[in-house]
Amino acid sequence: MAAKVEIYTWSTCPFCIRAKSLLKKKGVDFTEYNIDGDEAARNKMAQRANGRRSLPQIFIDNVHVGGCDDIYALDARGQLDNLLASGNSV
Ligand SMILES: N[C@@H](CCC(=O)N[C@@H](CS)C(=O)NCC(=O)O)C(=O)O
Repeated sequence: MAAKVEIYTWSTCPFCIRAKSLLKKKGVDFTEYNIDGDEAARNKMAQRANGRRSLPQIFIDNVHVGGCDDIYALDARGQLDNLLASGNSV
């Protein structure tokens, strides 16, 4: 079963565009929360993301996996495909 993938973004954020490009390349469905200018939503995101406030923040099966650099690092270590396929924890 495919994992549930969620990503918080700003429209013009290059890290967000880069992170989404990797998810698209992997062919996974993801839910995008575009939170341009919405500080309340950003606060909620930070609560889920262990206090991290930079964009993007990415969750796989409700587990925080980090930002753009983090998912590229997971991919480089060969761990991202498995996470996206099954939602196993990191
Ligand atoms: N290393 C982070 C960098 C993310 C980042 O710097 N995002 C910018 C927007 S493109 C940001 O959130 N800036 C505002 C802030 O850091 O509070 C990642 O890979 O996700």
